[in-house]
Amino acid sequence: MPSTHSSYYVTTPIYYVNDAPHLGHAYTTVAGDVLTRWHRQRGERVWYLTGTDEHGQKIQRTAEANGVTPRQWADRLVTDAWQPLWDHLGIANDDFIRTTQQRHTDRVQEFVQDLYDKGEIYKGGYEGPYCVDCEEYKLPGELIDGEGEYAGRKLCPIHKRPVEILKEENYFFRLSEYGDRLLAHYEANPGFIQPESARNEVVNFVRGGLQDLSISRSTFDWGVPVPWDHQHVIYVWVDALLNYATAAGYNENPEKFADTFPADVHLVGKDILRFHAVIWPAMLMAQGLPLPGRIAANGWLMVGGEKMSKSNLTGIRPQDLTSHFGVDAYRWYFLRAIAFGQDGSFSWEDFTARYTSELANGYGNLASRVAAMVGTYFGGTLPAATADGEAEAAVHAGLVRAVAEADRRIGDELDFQGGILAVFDFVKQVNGYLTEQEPWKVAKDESEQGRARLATVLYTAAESLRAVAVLLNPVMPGTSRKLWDSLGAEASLGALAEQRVQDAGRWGTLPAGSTVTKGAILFPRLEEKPAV
Ligand code: ME8
Repeated sequence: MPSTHSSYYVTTPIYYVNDAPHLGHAYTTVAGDVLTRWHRQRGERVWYLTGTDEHGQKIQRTAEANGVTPRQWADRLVTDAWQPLWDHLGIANDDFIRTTQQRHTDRVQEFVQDLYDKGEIYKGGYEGPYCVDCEEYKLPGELIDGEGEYAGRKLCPIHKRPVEILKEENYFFRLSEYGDRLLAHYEANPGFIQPESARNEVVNFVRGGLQDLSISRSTFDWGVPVPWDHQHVIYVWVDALLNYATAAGYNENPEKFADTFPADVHLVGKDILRFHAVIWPAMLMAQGLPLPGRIAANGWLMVGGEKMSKSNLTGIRPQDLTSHFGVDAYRWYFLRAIAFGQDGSFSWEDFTARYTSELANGYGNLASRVAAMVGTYFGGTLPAATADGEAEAAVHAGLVRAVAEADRRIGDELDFQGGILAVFDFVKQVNGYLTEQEPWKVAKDESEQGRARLATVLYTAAESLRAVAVLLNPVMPGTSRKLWDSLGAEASLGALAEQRVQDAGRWGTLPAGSTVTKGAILFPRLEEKPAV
C-alpha cells in the first residue's frame, strides 16, 4: 500500500513491563526487525518503533507485590530485561518509547483534552466484568465458567482467571458512532487487516455493534491524569495506543510527524487486534488524523495447546535458545517454521532438525564448500566465468525468481516464511548444481577447457552466495556479514547494508579477482542440548 509520507514506519506493540520478555514478545519484535531491515535494503527510509507500556493496574499490582513503586519497577524491567534482550537480538529500532516519559504523557493529555473539547468524550456510568490481565471490560457472553479452584466464578476466556465486577463513573469515548465509518474503511482497504481470518473477525465484531468505550479509571492512580478531572487516570489502552503518534512527534515536531505518521504497518499479536483495528482507527478518525496502512496480526506461539504467556511459559527464555543455536538461527527459526498469522508450537527437536538440515548442512555447507574450493583450486582468488552454459543459465534464472519472490513475500506481504523459503530453495538449487557439476572431478582436467569449466562453476556458486548474503541479511545479519567477509565482497561492493534487494539478482555483481577466504563457520555443530 503506497504511503503518503516518506518514511516507511513499522511498530511493535509496546509491551507491559509487569515481567521480563518471553519468546512470544521476541517473535513479534524480530518480525518487525526483519521487515524494517528489508525495507532499508530496498533503499527506503524506515522508522522502526518499539517500547514499553508502563501504566495501569496490572503494573501497579506487580510493583506493590514486589515492594517498589511502579516507576521503580518499570525502570528496573526496562533496563535489566527489555532493552538488553533487544540489543542481544540485534533489533535495529530507531526509538524506544516508554509511556511514563513526559514526551508521551503531555501529548496524551492534549489528545484526550482535544477530544473532550470536541464533544467526543462524555461522563457516564458503567458496571461490568473486567479482566485486569487484559486491562479490558468483557462482555458477559464472552466469559467462561470456572472449574476447580475457580468453580462458580466467571473467567476471562484468554487468561482463564476470574474477572472482577467493576462499577465506575467514567469518561466515555463515543466509539459506537464509528461503526459505519470503520466498516467502510475495511471495505475500501482490503489489506488494512491481515491475515484474512483476522479481518473477518474484526468485521463481524464491528457489525455486531460497538459500545462506547470507557476511557478513564478512578479506582487506582497509576496512569496519566485526565487533564480536566484529576480524580481519573486515562485508560491504559488509550494511553498505550497513542504511543504510535507521540513517538512520531504528534503535537511536538510537525515535520517529523508529517514525514512519519501514520504507521505503514502495526505489528500486533492477534490478542490485541481489536484495540488496533477498531479503537485506534476510531480515535484517529475522531481527531481527523490519517489511518495506518496495515494492522498485521501474528498468531500465537503455543505451549501445550495454550497461548504462551507470562503465566504459561515453556520455561525457556529467548537467551536459552540463542546461547545454544546462536542469535541468527533464533531470528530465522520462528519466522521460517511458522506461517505468519498462524499459531505455531515451539519444539526443541524441530529447531534442532531444521538447524541441522537447512542451516548447517544446506546453507552453511554450501558456503564452506565454495570458499574451500576457490582456496584449493585458485589460491583464494575468485576466477571469472568464461564458459557459461545451460546449467549456469538455470542458476541465473533461479536467482531472479528467488529475488522477486522474496521481495514480494517479505517486503509486501509480510509472508516471512514464504520469502525465506524462496531464498532457501535457491540455496538448494545451487547445492544441487555443485553436486551435478562435480567441480572436484573437473579439477582433475588440467586442460584450458577444464580450467575454464572449473572457474565457471566456482564463480557461479560464489556469485550465488553473494546474492544469498544480501537476501538473508535482514533475517540473519551476523551470518551474512561472515559470508560477505569470506567472499571478499566489501572491497569491491561496499557495505552489505548498502546492497539493494532490487539489484541482488543482477548477475555478475561480485567481480572476478575478489579475495575469497574460508572465514568463520556459519552454523557450528550444536552442542548437547542443555538442561533448561
Ligand atoms: O498487550 N505468541 O502487551 P503484552 C505470539 N501492552 N506473540 C505473543 C505471545 C505469544 N504467545 N505472547 C505475547 C500488551 N506476544 C499491550 C500492548 S500496544 C499499544 C499495547 C506478543 O506485553 C504479541 O505481539 O501483553 C502480543 O500482541 C504482545 O506480545 C502483547 O504484549
